Amino acid sequence: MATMRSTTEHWEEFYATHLPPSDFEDNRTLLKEFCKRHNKGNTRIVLITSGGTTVPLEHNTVRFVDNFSGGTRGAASAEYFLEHNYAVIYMHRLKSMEPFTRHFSGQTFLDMLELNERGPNTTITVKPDSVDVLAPVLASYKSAHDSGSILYVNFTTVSDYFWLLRAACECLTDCGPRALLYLAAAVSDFYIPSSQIPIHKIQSHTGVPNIQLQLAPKMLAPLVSLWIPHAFVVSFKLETDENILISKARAALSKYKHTLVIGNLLQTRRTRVVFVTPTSSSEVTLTREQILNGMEIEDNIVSNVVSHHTDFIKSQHY
Ligand code: 9Z3
Repeated sequence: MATMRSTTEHWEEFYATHLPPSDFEDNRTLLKEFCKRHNKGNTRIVLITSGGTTVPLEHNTVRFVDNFSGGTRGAASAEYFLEHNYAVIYMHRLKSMEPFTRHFSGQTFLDMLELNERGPNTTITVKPDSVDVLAPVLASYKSAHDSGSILYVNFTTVSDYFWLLRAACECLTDCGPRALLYLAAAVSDFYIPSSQIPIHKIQSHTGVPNIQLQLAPKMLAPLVSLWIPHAFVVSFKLETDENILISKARAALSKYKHTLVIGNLLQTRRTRVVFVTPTSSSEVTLTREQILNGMEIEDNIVSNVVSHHTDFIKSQHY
């Protein structure tokens, strides 16, 4: 299916042949301002990528290939990083899960409200039994927003994602080892180069379309070696076959020379992940009881990542 050629040397070609998204300069300005504001003292900044990327089949996109991922991992992790006093860049797929609002998906938010209809004096109140649920989330939300501790930037296509990722790294590079990259987005391994996509909707009367995906460039390579060489980089490795998870995580570490890979299986990702470093592997799991108590695995993942990051900063003698 895909043209087999070395992917690492094609990242430059990608940027030379794909236009940035239309809101790119606006996002770059926001990223620069955010990094400048937080790049002081001991403040740590985390870039969280979250949600799946799309591969459009047409420029005027009616259809696209998608990568699964609702963005739960990234959105939950953002809240825990804020609790650890990190400044958070939340780079997510548009319309995927976001921190804070994720607690009230579907009808649940409206169900918490009471409508008191009194003509022009109509009021809306929170139902008494919902206050306990809403208050802590609202307090965390207000605190993060009022202190300017979180920045949201979004992508849809894999190409948007690549452009934003490089821009975010360039803005973060001055933060040295206090920058943490937490790459939880489900990024497509395949794409169709822009020059090979038709402008208009593919028509059925022309017969079965011949769609050829190509290997996407692996941006972790230039990211680690060139764009942000002093940061603490954590990538996630998603597999569906337990037998290859650790070996694939190790292969990524030795190929890209970053610090930590968190491996997870699609089927069990909510209750088990494996932290893989060049010299060790250890599981982070949730027990049945912890799940029943409403605990989230991201709480443990983030605590562990933060302590790895602390060790990393110390080892860099900054
Ligand atoms: C992950 O493995 C994330 O943990 C999940 C989270 C996508 C499984 P959800 O959004 O799921 O909570 O539903 N992300 C990384 C996936 C990925 O594309 N990794 C690349 C790879 O495996 C390397 S960066 O090659």
